[in-house]
Amino acid sequence: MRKINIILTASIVAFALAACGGQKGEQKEETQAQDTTAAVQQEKQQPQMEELVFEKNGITVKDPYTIASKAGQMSVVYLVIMNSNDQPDTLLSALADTSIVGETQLHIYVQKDGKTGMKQVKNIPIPAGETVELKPGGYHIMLMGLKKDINVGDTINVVLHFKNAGDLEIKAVAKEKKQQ
Ligand SMILES: [Cu+2]
Repeated sequence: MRKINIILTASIVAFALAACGGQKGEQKEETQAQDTTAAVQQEKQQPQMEELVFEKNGITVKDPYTIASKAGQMSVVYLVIMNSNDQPDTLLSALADTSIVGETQLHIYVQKDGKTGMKQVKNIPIPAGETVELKPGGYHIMLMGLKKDINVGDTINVVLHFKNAGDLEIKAVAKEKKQQ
């Protein structure tokens, strides 16, 4: 009996598909309309993406981002720093918008007894002509004691204080926290 049921169901589906055939043209038009909307949205987002490069005195900061978090918790800023000078530089400190962040610290992730922890560092060296990536598992900017929620898409101003290049203000865009 089961087999017959399956065959019957299959032919009903086939019939239904055939019946829908006449509407295919309409569906195609709808899809195209959606594609156009997506393209327009992408164009609108494009300038925003280009703004995520910050430069001062031979120091370039690219793609800064933070992670959406709740008030009272911590978050982090990751970014890429390029030093095109023939002299080494040093990131001495960072200061995130104090209306959102309680304290901003420079940190590094460390492995201890098989566990990942982190500790504060005094500074982050940026060797001459080299790129230093602040990323998960490495150096990062720690945002302690959030005063407000950071939601996906929010931007946080952070001033990076370099020994030679001086102060460089960047904007970090909040991304969604990855599911663990
Ligand atoms: Cu940290």
